[in-house]
Amino acid sequence: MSAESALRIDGLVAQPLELNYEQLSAMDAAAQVADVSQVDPARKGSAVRLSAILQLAGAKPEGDYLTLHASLDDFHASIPLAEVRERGLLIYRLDGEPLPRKSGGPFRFLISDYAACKTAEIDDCANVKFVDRIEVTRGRGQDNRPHDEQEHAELHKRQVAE
Ligand SMILES: Nc1nc2c(c(=O)[nH]1)N[C@H]1C(S)=C(S)[C@@H](COP(=O)(O)O)O[C@H]1N2
Ligand SMILES: [Mo]
Repeated sequence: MSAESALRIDGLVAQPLELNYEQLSAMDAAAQVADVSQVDPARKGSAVRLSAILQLAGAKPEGDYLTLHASLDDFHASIPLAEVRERGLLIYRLDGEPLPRKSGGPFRFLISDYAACKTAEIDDCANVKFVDRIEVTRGRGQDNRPHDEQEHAELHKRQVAE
């Protein structure tokens, strides 16, 4: 994965941004979560808080959904912003390097205390891997998470095949 990879923050924000590994690393200590395994034992790496990213971009109050885009595999999830503003993390580093693709890098979204897939809006499916764009929207945006158990099983089969 190239070191130039950048994450775009746009939509209902005062200042659309593109953040790369260096810029995320340079965000202040209050924005950083050094070890995400403290939040979720199944995940590794370091993250910045979604709230800090939204603050930097100047998310507008009328934005009420967060739409996460992964163009790599055309996966999208749109979730109510109020529920994830303080729980959302963006993992970007592992062992002092950009998060590798096999861990969902270069940027992976992670919500603390997510529900099992498809049991709620904030579910494991919304822990979007390879995120390259975070869009603040009014109302639900693009979302192609699986709708039923069969679609979900097919998605998992596809991921193993990739
Ligand atoms: N980009 C992308 N993110 C994704 C998915 C996907 O297919 N593509 N699948 C979701 C689902 S259904 C699950 S259960 C988790 C799986 O994460 P893991 O591969 O780290 O276990 O990623 C979620 N994020
Ligand atoms: Mo899943």
